[in-house]
Amino acid sequence: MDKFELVIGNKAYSSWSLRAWLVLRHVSAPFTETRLAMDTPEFKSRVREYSPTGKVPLLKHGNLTVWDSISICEYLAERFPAARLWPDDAETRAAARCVSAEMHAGFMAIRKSMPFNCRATDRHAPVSPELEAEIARVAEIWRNCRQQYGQTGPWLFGRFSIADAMYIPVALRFMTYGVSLGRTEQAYVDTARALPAMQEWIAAAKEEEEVIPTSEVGL
Ligand SMILES: N[C@@H](CCC(=O)N[C@@H](CS)C(=O)NCC(=O)O)C(=O)O
Repeated sequence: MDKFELVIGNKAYSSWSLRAWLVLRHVSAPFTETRLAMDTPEFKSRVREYSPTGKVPLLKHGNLTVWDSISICEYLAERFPAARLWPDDAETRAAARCVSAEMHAGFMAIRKSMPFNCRATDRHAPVSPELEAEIARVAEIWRNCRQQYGQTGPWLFGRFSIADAMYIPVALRFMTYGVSLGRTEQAYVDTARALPAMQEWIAAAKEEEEVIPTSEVGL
């Protein structure tokens, strides 16, 4: 199989890069990482060499270019069927796709008020009704998935799936901004934090020197 190259942004700040990276790590395919520091003139000029959208992440595989995190996840699910990145059963798979799509397309208040910043802790987000409603919805999704589908393992659908790649960055945001959660949801956050790949990503983020002021909020 051709080699994979994943183009990502700063590990400290790019939650969409993290999603694709987690899935690529999960399938155990060797890959190279090209990191472009966001919010720099270099990012703007170099990202277009790779990505038609000017955004990261982007996956190169031979002559193929796959952009957008969810398409990258789907491509890897097809390429690595043994990794079983979606649940086996069609109805459960539909539920996993629903919550993944909901994350990919929504939660704008969380994204805006709680910028992803996996190096930071003890940050505070201004609480708006929209933010509260979205946090409650994430908690509901996690609770429902864990209770209905999570018997076979610690992840949303038991074993690790693309749905987890979508929600792990939200779990990290909740850690950064100290969101209080119920027992089931907090256990999910703890599972996300303990994932060795996640620890590795956070350690690499802490080595990065760039600071993006718009993501350093809530002090
Ligand atoms: N829908 C896209 C969103 C990608 C995205 O917004 N990426 C951000 C980094 S997390 C980015 O490239 N920002 C740089 C910019 O917009 O200049 C996906 O799922 O991959």
